[in-house]
Amino acid sequence: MSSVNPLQHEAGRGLDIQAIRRQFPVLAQTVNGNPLVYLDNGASAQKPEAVIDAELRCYREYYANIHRGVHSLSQRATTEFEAVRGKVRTLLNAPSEKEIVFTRGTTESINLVAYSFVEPRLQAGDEILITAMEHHSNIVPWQILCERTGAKLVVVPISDAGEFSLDDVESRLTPRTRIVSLLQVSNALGTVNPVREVARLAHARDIPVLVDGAQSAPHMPVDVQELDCDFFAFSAHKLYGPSGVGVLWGRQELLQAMPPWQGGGDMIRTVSFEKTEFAEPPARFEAGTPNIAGVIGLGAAVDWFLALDPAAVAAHEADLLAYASEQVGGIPGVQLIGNAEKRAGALSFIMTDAHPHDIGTILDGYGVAVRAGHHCAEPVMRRYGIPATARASFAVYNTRQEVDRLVAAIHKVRELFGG
Ligand code: 7TS
Repeated sequence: MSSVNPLQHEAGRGLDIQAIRRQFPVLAQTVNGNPLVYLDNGASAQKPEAVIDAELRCYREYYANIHRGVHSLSQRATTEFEAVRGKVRTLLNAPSEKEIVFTRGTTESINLVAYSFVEPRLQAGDEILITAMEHHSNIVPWQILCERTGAKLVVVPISDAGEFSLDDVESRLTPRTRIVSLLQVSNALGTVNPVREVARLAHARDIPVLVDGAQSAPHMPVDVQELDCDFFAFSAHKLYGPSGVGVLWGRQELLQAMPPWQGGGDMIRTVSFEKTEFAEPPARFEAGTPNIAGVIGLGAAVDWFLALDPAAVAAHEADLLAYASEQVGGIPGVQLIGNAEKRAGALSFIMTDAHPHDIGTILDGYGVAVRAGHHCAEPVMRRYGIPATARASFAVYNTRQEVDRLVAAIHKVRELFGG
């Protein structure tokens, strides 16, 4: 982290949000005649110049395939690509960069753990523990495994506020539990979960823990050693980086004991028709040519994010979320969904007379981009007996003025629907 950062005001005065905004070309546009208010960051965040430039530079100056060329371009591309592991190691405070596996995103990272770590250990009657607020990517891979092996998916329930209790976790940990897999921050409710405490309960029974960090890594400092989890997954595109790239961090001794899950080039030591020897992690899990420029873009995103200071980002977004909860929650006919004591990132709401899709469409008419739907968390919607919500989700470049624009646009929805 640089000690002098032009994007930060004097120490203690927070971030210079206007300076940050100027780094995002996409934000400086009008949508339907209004300045864009981008509040769909939970789905994907916009990209700063630093990330766009890093990808462009790769293609313009030194692009080549990695790990296999003796020529200079390939060596440069390999060096730049491999340097990203160190940056991600710093982001997560992981013990070693050998524990950083590049994937296509959170979804692929979870599938990798499911097929390479859990499935070989899974027998009929074994259990996989998740929570009732998971994204589909932390439900469906486990269901497929259960279908194949006769194992059982066990779900920790959530309260009306959108929280689970540690007692409910503990009472569902059994001698048959093979993994606990949970998100750190809910994309649908914004709930911040006590993953460290869950890990403590699980580890007391020698049960490994996977943390879905898709919505935590972009919004708060993450320290996998402090969380004491065994695997941590996140996506670059939600952290101001490119889409199609993500990370699985895993404890070295676990990765080392895991078989490959895909075979191909780059993940082997030697190949003959009689026998193939696999490479050590992380290469063992990175078969084929990866998204080279994308990983390099992730590296630029991590550098950019760390230079802001994740704690400062968290503080700014906490202010926005508190302000938005108060302002949006105060509009007659609006009901907030999810009221956990600790929340980050997202504000879900419904309105008495307007369907979330209508809300989303009308807000777009005023240049305000929110997500409407089940947010790939259908069981969460079912828990509240609703088909969908409208969701405003925040990034470091959002402002209170943009929240005011959101609120004004919601009032227009009320007028139209006679609320
Ligand atoms: N886990 C959580 C908690 C998420 O929010 C998402 C994406 C994923 C996993 C999957 O990430 P991917 O990069 O592999 O697709 N969430 C959302 C969302 O809330 N709206 O669009 C995507």
